[in-house]
Amino acid sequence: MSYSEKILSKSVDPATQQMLEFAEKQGLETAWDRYEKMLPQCGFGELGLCCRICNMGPCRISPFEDTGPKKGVCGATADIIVARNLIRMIAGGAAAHSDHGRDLAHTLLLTAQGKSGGYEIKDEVKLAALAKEYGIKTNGRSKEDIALDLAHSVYAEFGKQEGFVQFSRRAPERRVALWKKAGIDPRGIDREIVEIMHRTHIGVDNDPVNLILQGLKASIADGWGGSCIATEISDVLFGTPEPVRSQANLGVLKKDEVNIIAHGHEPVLSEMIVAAARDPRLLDKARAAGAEGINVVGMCCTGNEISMRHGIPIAGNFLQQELAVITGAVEAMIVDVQCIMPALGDLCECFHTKFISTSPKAKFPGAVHMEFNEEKGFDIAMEIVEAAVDNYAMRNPDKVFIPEDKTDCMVGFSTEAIVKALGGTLDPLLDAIKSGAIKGIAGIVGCNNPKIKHDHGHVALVEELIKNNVLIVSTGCNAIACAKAGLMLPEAADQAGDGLKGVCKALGLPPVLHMGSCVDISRILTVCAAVANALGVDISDLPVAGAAPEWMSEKAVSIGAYVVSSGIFTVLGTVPQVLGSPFVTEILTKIANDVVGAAFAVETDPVKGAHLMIAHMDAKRQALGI
Ligand code: NFS
Repeated sequence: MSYSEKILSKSVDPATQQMLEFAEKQGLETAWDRYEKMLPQCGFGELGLCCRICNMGPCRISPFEDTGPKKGVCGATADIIVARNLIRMIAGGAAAHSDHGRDLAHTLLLTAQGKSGGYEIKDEVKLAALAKEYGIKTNGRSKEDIALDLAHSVYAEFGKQEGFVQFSRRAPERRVALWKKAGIDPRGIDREIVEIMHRTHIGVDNDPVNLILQGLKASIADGWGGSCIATEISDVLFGTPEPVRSQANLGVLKKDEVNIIAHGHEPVLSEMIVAAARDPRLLDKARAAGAEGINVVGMCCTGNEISMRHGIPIAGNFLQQELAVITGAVEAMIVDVQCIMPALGDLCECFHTKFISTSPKAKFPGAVHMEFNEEKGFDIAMEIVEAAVDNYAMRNPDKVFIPEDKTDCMVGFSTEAIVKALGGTLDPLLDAIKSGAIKGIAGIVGCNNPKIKHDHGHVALVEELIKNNVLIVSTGCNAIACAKAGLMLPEAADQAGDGLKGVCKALGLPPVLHMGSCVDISRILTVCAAVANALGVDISDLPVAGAAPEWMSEKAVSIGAYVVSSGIFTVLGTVPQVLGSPFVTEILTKIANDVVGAAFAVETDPVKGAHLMIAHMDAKRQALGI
């Protein structure tokens, strides 16, 4: 099928192209249309030069040399304003990830106390391993007793006033020493986030370097703290992922079944939705309503969580959430927190789709609120799924239009699963890196953004890297883009360079490993730390690099900051709002190298971005003498 130039410029994903054309014919608006209406975007904002922190403002700094104001009313310069805006984004992102981690800690606590509804401790091996990290005794104790101590310990990380976050000690000793020297070894997670808000208040910290160091500190508390807690405790409660087959793209929606989309982030909700949808009573009810079954599919990071643990299909990534509703085949869009467009409310009103919010933290216009809590998790999930089943009768078959595209994928590569696939140790991976069969490892992550052709940034970057023998570990909306593009199948090794192809074929692995949701970037950190420790070097010495080709969220800013703080060179595919301060730009792209041994680069062309990463890996290999 051929599409207009306009549609082809918006996405490389065939299902998305098809739905965009359909939406246009129906006169339905999507994020792409709203983005176009927003153009031209505010030039001051794009450069990070607008300050609305106090009510003497808003102030804006002229980016031109000889005209316009150079200082805000308080005297803040471009450097100060840009640095403050940037680290407030880090605070927002770190808060989102870490609050997700806190909810998991809360669920573990209730489960250990026997007060949660439907949750259990599924991975006792991981429970014991984490207990050991925290110095919690395990001998002769019940899993509930151990879990209770662990829950108290991880809970305490958020409000800790002094001392380090325990999981940060997985980093190589040299890395920790470097953090200490730079003054960025984080204390409690909440404390570092609050300190950003304090320091960026009018008239507090007005040194761009000092501000950015605090941003890095809070981001480390996110990556090695809050996000890591989210990942590890999810594994304890729901099981550590193992390789499993799944499918991705809008074609996973089914014409003859009750379609339920679980969208958002926290597995605490989606795990119970998955369980409720298997309940015989609800299945009977669905059949009685004329449906052939109940089809739960995921969207965004919730999609990643439930596909990694259950093989549940993923309907799409961030920019596809509206398109899923436009298929007319969705009985319920169930959401919790993060990356949920408020536009869904108006859109769902054009269809029979019930937009169901569940978190007390996240309400939306046009949504029905069915509040979820962990004490009654399963019972509430049953009510929500039942509401979806009841809504099947309201579906208008004339409005249903589901694209056929769906791609098989292999997901579920937790750190433990990777080690297992390698035969129990990291040695085969280390050998392949040393021999050059694998040039390096790239962590490719992050969102979609209508500023860049949907999925093109992700797929073109990843394809170029695997061609050059770079093994990919992927999370978030990048993972979904790669799954849709067929890059998460062992057969995709045929697209890789000879070295990587050989390794993948020998081990039966895809060249792009799905490591989970965005909080699961903590898994990537853990792997990097393990490889660095095995080689007796720091993470910054490794031939590894990161990229966020289509990033948009504050969470992505926090991720970028902690990945660079961990010593990993990172390429951004959309331009961050910092260019209004050449000094801050220089800190991020150059000076950071002297402080944390890594820096950012910005490259909007994904193939060029890939080559920046490859050049970096080559340099690191040379320095290591391999
Ligand atoms: Ni990550 Fe997950 Fe996607 Fe971006 Fe949003 S879903 S936590 S922020 S948009 S990758």
